Amino acid sequence: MKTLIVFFCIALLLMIVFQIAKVRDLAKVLRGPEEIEARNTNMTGIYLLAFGAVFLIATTLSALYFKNWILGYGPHESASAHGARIDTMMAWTLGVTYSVFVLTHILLFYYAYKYRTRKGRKAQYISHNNTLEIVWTGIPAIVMTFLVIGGLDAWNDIMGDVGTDEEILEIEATGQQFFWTMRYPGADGLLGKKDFRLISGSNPLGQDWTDSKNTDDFMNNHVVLPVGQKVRVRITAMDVLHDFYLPQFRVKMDAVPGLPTYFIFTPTKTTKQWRKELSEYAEYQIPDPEDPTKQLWENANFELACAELCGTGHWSMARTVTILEEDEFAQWAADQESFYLTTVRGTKNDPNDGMLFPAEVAQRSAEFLTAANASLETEDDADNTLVLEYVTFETGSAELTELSKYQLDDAVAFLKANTDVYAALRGHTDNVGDPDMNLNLSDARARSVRQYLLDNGITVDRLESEGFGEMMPLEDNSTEEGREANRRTELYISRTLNGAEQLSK
Ligand SMILES: [Cu+2]
Repeated sequence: MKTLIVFFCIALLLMIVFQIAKVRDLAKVLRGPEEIEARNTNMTGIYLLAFGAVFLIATTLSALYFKNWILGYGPHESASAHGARIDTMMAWTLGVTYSVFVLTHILLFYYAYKYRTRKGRKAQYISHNNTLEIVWTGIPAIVMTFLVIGGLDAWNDIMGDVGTDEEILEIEATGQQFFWTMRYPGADGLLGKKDFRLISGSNPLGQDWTDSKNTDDFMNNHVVLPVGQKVRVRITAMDVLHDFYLPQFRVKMDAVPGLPTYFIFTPTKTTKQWRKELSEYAEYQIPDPEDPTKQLWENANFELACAELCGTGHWSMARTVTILEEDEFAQWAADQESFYLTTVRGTKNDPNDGMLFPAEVAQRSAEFLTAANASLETEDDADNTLVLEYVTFETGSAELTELSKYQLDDAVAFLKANTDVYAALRGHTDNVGDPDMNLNLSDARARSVRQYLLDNGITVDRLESEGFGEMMPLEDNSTEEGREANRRTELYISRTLNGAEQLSK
């Protein structure tokens, strides 16, 4: 239907053109060709003049009308320190080119009118004019030189790297089809090492877990930054070209696989401040189409977009950028969980299985001491059993593992601090294997732990030990988790020797 209508319109237009041509031919015959020619050129000149005026006024007015939709003006003023400089340069460039645009168009349409064909007038033939050529080459060259030198100077300032003494926040943005992963440095302020050969399902960025700087790094899908803080973003990609583009901050840099790039900028307004600014513009005082209970400005967010056409899901790479006050950011960062500690630590992918981080030692100590002190407070002796969950043995033997000493040292410290406390060590196994052998093994393990405490200065009269084999399971032995919970050494503590003796008998 649409095609048909378009076809008819074109046919009608052609007919009109044809009819006009016929009318002109008839008029020529009636009036005489010269008079007609003069009238036509006259009208054409006036039409051109009018078109020029309407054209210039319309373009100028529309630019003014749409000012608030243009980057750099009104609600789209820059939100970063260097962005203001880019905006100023853009304004200068626009000022210069717009002046030339207006001037040349006034001349173009005016001359078309002024030099229209008239009776007895002959065109002048100028083959060459050096002065003219010097003027129209020289003036643009001088203006361009100023603009280009200004631009180069700004480029060098904006794209220069940070000095070693500068205090920066460094984060990393990795683009891939079709999302971004932002990596933050964690409490140490340093991003850990990466190696593409380490990339796997459980290690999406290829972080090297033997580098301790990686252990507190955390990830986020969106960008969150503190206001007034210089930020260096390491930018990289995993598959194809992407582009890290923060329009409101005038930040734009390609993300290239295998070629690290970066961008340094300082956000100058928080999301909250920006929303308040937007609330003053009528365009933002309308209901948000996606959440009509709120106005547009209330839900407005700075944006991260991919500015490289990177595939069919390219559009879905948009993320929000939230700028917080410094203390809000510190709180937010403290609430984030380290990727390593939550998903890698203690799994088969953890190369640090044989060691404990100082923070973990401190945390385990605190937990143990809290539990031990709490158990002494209660009246009931039955509450006094603490499972030494980090005390483990070599497979099938009573030899303590290297890492067991941390919790045993906590037990030593506790017994030394509470000299009136007696302790009984009780070994247990799961139900795998021969019950008698299990009984012997649990007994040997309990003695082994007792020996460690003795070796570390706890007197012999305060310590008992006994093995219970598979007799007292904590959980169901039919599952692996249950069996793991049942293989344990317990520390029974009491202020009376009797209690300790009773439970070990
Ligand atoms: Cu992309």
